[in-house]
Amino acid sequence: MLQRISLTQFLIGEQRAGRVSADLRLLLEVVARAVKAISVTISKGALAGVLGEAGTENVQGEAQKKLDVIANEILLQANEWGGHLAAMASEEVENVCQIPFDYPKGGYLLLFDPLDGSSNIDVNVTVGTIFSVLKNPAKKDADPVEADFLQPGREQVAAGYAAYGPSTQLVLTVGKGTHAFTLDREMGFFVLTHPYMTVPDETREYAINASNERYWEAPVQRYISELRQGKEGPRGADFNMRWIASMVADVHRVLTRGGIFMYPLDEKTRAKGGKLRLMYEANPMAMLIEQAGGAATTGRQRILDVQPQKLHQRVPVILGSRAEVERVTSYHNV
Ligand code: P6P
Repeated sequence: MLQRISLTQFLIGEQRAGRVSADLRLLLEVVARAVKAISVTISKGALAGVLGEAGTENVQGEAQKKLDVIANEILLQANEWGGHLAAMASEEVENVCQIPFDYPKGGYLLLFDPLDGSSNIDVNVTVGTIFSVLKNPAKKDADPVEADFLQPGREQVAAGYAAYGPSTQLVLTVGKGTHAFTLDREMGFFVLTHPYMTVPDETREYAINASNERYWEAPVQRYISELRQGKEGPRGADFNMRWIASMVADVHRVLTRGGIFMYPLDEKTRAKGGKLRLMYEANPMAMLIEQAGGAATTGRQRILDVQPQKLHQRVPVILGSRAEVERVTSYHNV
């Protein structure tokens, strides 16, 4: 029987190899415990009265689901007291979330989308938590400000997501490969089940919200048209389409069996810079995909090289199988 290791054993190994500090290991263990609590809450669904609207809006002006608020509270409360963080940032909170004054501060910044794809909650479709870890550039005991978070994605020291699906999986990189851990609910901990995930260079599967076609820029319209023409078209092959409308679920499929995931710039989202958020959606996903051998661009530049201007800024996202991402990116440069 394959001797599987726990997340804790994996992180201790990464610490011994000098890839993570004791504080970063603690941080990731605390995040793992928080996503376990979120998983338990989600799995109760209607039985726990956690479905439906919260009756509030988030900083994005989007109606919050009850579980958006619950997941956000779980992550904030789990991480604020441990002494490993200097501050946090959440999709659900406009400003920087400071560590309460009676708790010690540490050297890391944690950013997260506590429950991505929450519009799928009420129809029982996979949703997830996405997180990103940066080093705190500010002086140790000073309260970090928004500018301290505005680091390019290549500065991330860790990134990951939890996918709350048929099983709950935690997908993580600390800079040496992308690895998936499956929650063993009976034992109560995550087990390494998919070490060194790799995204195949080639794919025959694409993910995009095709209802936006008339709003896309010409390079994307060209690229998708070629895929749709199949064997008779310039690609000489048939392609399949998937769109779950839950980034974690769509990206997890790409990580697991290849594909290209696209939320490109379109006329509907141009004024806002795109649909998906850079700091706690695009950047962590881009790091995970690149660590698995894939590529991630805005269509015009590598996502991990984007210099953030605002905490909640949005970017176009094209990520997955390298050959396809490079092709559609090249169409933007003709
Ligand atoms: P659309 C979910 O709201 C989300 O932020 C991502 O998880 C997902 O990929 C995208 O929006 C879906 O957007 O326009 O298809 O509803």
